[in-house]
Amino acid sequence: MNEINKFKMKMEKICLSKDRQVLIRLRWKTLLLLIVLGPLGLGCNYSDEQTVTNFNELTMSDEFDTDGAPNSAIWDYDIGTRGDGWGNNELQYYTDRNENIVVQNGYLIITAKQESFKGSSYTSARILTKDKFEQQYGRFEARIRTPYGQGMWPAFWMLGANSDEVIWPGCGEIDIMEIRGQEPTILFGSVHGPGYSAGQAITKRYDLVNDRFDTDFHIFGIEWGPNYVNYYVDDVLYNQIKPSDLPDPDNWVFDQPFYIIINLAVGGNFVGSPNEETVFPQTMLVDYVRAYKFK
Ligand SMILES: [Ca+2]
Repeated sequence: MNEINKFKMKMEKICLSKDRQVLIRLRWKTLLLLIVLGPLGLGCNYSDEQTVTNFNELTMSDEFDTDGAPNSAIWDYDIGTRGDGWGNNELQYYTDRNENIVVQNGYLIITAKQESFKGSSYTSARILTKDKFEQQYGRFEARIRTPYGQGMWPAFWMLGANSDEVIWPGCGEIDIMEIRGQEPTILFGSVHGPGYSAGQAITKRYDLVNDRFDTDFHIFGIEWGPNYVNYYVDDVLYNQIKPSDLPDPDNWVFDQPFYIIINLAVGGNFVGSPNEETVFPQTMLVDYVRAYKFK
């Protein structure tokens, strides 16, 4: 890693640890401070460096350029409610119907509808690459426009490939993007594992300034390697999670292949139920999903 990149990462970390507006005002002061004090090792409280790698070999990409059902070579569906709202008291019934999930005009379109369906009051969709595309480490990214409104819960995330054998959260979970529909400027990136799951997940929020996640597309990504997961939105590195961030560093469960999940939940513990102001249907548009590994 060259010195410019190291410096950029340090700047990002400083910037992201503070309110972004303040940060913009402070940016040049901080820059000067780093230039003056940097050589003395006094310019920054962060002794750790961001690990920046180049995962530049494409291993999987779905550009969603063939209309119809999602590509069955890559994706499977989760159907129904699993009886427990997928462990989160979610309210929707997931289907594989075109009206809930379809590829059209270059996008994957997941539509949450308000309708009475097999005992649920809402329908939506969830697809996953389990047993079809699983990878350990790399860059995983998707370009997404999220839905809007109280009770909408779009997510782009990953589970450990051993999720059938090792019960959650032991299998590990990496949430690349979670957004509450009622807070369309706030992104959450998290990891869950043994001793740090649900309300105790290791998480960080990122506040978008002068923009919203539901009015335009944004790129959500991670770069994941041995002992780190770096979180990106667009070109901003906003967090790094390492074993030392866990209650017990020995409970790092991210050294095995993971698979990708994309879904739009309605209701559930994270967002609460829709209310009378929530407009249906709501759509989540995915322009592409790509994965890379180190060349
Ligand atoms: Ca596309």
